Amino acid sequence: MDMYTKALNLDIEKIITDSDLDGVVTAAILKRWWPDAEVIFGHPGNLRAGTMDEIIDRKTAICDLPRHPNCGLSIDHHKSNEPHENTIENSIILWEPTPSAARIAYNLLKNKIDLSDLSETMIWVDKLDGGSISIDEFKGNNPVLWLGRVIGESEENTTTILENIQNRVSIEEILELPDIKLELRERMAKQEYLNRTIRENLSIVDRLAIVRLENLKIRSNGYLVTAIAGEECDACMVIHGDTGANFDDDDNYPVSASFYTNSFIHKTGGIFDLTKLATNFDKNGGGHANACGCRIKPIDEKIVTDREVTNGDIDSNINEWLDIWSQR
Ligand SMILES: [Mn+2]
Repeated sequence: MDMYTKALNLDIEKIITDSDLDGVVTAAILKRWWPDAEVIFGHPGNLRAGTMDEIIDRKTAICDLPRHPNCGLSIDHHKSNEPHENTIENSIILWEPTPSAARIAYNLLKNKIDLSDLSETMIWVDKLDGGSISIDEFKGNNPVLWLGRVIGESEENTTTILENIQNRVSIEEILELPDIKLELRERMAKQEYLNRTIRENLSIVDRLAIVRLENLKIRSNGYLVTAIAGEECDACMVIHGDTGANFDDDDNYPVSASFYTNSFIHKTGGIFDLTKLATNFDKNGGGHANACGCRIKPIDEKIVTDREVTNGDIDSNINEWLDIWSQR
């Protein structure tokens, strides 16, 4: 039996997925095959930290997130998650270097069920998750782009979006649903505030754009930062989260760093493997060479230590990362 057939024969009861556009579309596709599966949103950090261990078993699919040894099915495309073998003790691993994890789910099911309504959406999910979107497309108003911005704002709306994609409702129609439309209006209004806040907290050092958003209750992906920083940077580093927070906090999360290549100028990949930064202090850091992240670790004398993270640690981490970056 090939890997796809084995995967399709699984009895999946739970789908743990990332709460971004890619994770949501992946889970929506899987729900067309396993309609009774419960969807739970996870974060790479809390999976790696073990906070979801209790709920993961062989009837659990984990999508667009780090693989767990106890899951039944892992669907992912992150470089740091590339397996050395594709079956580990009754666990099926569908890992492919596709632009999105949704593309793997799409390929798994396209000959089994009708996914034709998603072909245009898939192109945009690939563009956005894989970094091949152009600056003009990013500044434009494609509905999938805006859906991606609305996703993750609230868990309730994210669930509504997922269920509607599962039920073959078009992206344009989803954006017209009353709750989603309201959220979209707010998100559109917030875009200007995000632009301004990024501009105010941005510095460029040695062609690396650094944005300090810690304790500001906002986060940004790399596209917005590199669209603002322009051709002055080859990559960006975004600091976000709250100093003093843990993953079990509902409203806060630990202070973290995300790294992205400026894909608007480096269209086929960046000039530096950014996971070197994301894994330098945090052994649980990772992702793609052109998009990855980690937690800020407490460091003394360049060595990770065991104490609360302070604001000073953010500066020390950044300085060390700049040093590594300078050796490119
Ligand atoms: Mn992804």
